[in-house]
Amino acid sequence: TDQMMETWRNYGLGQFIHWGVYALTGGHWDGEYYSGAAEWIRSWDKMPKDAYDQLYKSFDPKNYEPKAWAKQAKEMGAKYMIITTKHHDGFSLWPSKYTDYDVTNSPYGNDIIGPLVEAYDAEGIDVYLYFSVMDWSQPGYRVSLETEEDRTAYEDFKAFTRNQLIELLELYPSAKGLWFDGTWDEAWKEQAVFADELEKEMRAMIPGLIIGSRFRPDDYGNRHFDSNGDLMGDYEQGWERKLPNTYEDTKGNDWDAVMTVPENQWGYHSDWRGHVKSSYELIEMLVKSVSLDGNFVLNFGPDGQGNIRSEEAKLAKEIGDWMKVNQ
Ligand code: JFZ
Repeated sequence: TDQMMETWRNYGLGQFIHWGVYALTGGHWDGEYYSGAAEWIRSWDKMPKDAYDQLYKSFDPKNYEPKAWAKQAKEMGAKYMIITTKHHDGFSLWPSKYTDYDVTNSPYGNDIIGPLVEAYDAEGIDVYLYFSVMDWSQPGYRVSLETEEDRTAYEDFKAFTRNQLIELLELYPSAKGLWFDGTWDEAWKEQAVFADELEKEMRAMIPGLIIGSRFRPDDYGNRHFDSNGDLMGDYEQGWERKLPNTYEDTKGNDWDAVMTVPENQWGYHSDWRGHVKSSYELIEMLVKSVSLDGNFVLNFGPDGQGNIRSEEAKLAKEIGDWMKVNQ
């Protein structure tokens, strides 16, 4: 049927990249260790919010080399890549007209996303844009819409969200799809009509644009079905740090599983504790995913200077060696 979904179904292995100003903390603040996921450190009571909100003034990744990242991904055997254009903190890694909290106001000053898209395109790796609807930097962002004031503010926030999404697709028209996150709040659940219209608008800009199931305002997490029992969104985004056990578990849906190397870190954390997966375990997960008609997406969390950590580079190499013989 759909040409782009046919391509999507044949990816097998993907790469996820979580990068943002949180990488500068490495999961620590004031000498203390944060045990949560590093990209969530702003929500930690030990980290003052205003200190977090100043981090972008130090964002100047001297070692950012998108071509090297793309080459490494190619050698690993990744067929698609998902980049966090904006995580929950709201820091936009592209030059956004709609917020000052973006990369142009950091010392780095340049677009992060554009050169990355270009480098991956050049390697023949399809690019997908991760976008968090939840945005802690936006005054209009609300968890629920209890008062008139909330609802008015949230309308501004929706306009902002729409503007940013259209902007991304205008700037990076080679993007193949969107991987959505941060759509679990009550306020978003009431936005089915808005989401529907925005989805149509985005698909009109990029025909066949692939949109993950998390965009749809419904029960957050696993599967989104309409009243006919059909999956909403092009594929199921709910397999997060877990895999389906049987084909029945997948309900025959298109799906991808996203996986961290350590237990629960997406953004850069300098001190991984607990079990760290081996290439053997990751390859086993990849094989299982593919055999259950899904894709397997391995996460990388570059540090604040743009370095991919050695543990991840080693895994990429080992997976790549296996892929060269077995894919
Ligand atoms: C979300 C983010 O909060 C996290 O930082 C990371 O970006 C990850 C890929 O996505 O975390 C989630 C979202 C959904 C579930 C679990 C963690 N879920 O549905 O179980």
